[in-house]
Amino acid sequence: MANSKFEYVRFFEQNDSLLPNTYIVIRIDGRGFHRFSQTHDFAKPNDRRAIDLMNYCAIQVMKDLHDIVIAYGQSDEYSNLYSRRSSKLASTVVSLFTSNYVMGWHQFFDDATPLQYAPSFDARTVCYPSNQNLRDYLSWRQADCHINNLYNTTFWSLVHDGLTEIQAEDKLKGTFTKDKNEILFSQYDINYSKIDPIYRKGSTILRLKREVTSISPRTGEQVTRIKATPTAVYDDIIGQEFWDQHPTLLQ
Ligand code: DGT
Ligand code: MG
Ligand code: MG
Ligand code: MG
Ligand code: MG
Repeated sequence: MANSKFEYVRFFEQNDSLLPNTYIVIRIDGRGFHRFSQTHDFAKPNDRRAIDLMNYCAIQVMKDLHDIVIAYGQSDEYSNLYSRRSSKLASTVVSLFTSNYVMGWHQFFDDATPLQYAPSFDARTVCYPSNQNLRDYLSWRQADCHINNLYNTTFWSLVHDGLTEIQAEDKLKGTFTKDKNEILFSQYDINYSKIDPIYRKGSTILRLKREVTSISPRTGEQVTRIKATPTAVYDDIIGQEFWDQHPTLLQ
C-alpha cells in the first residue's frame, strides 16, 4: 500500500495480542436477555428451543472456526476454548454466533414467535496459563449453571403453584441446596437429580469422531470415513471422569 499522510493513524491501534502459551477462552453473553427472553415468551425456567438454538450457534461457529477445541454453554452465554491466536478472535466468534442466532431462529421457534428485534451478544477474552486454571474456569461456569437452575426450578415451581414472585423470592431467601431439593421433592414430586441434564449441567460441544458416509464425486462410490463433528453432550465437566474420557482436549 502506498504511503500517505493519513497512515500514521494505524499506530493508534492498541496491541492486543494475547499472552503466549495460554488457553484462550472467549465468553459470549446475550445482551439484555432478561428482556429478550420475556419479549419472546421463553418458557420458565428453561426454554428448550432457546437452548437448542444456542447449541446450534456454537456448533456452527465450531464448524467454521477450526481452532476452537471445546465450547460450554448455559443460559444466554457460551465459552469457547481456542488453541491459539489473537483477540481479533473474540469479535469473529461473537459476530458469527449472532448471525447464526438470527439465521437459525426460525428452525427452533415456530411462526407464532417471530424474532422481534436484533439480538446482540458481548464477548470477552481471558487467557488461562495452566490446565488447572482452565478446568477451574469451566467448573466455575458449570457450578453457576447448577446453582441458577436449582434456584430457578424451585422459584418457578412455587410461582406456578400460586405464590407471587415476591413471596417465592422470600421463601427461598437464605435456603441451601438441600432445602431447595427438599421443597421440590416434598411439594412438587420433583427429584432434582432426575431433571434432564441439559438443564442441570449445561451443554458442552466437543469434536466427537463419527462415521460419515458420502458419495465420492470422483468414483461415484459410497465412502465411509471418520470425521470429527462438533456435538453437544450434557456431561459433568467438573469431575475427573470427563477429562479421562477426552484426554486430547488439554494437550
Ligand atoms: P446482560 O448480560 O448484562 O446484558 O443482561 P441479561 O439481561 O442478559 O442478564 P444475564 O446474562 O445475567 O442473564 C440471562 C437472562 O436470560 C436471565 O434474565 C434469564 C434469561 N434466560 C436465559 N435463558 C433462558 C431460558 O431458557 N428461559 C427463560 N425464561 N429465560 C432465560
Ligand atoms: Mg451480565
Ligand atoms: Mg446476558
Ligand atoms: Mg448471562
Ligand atoms: Mg480484514
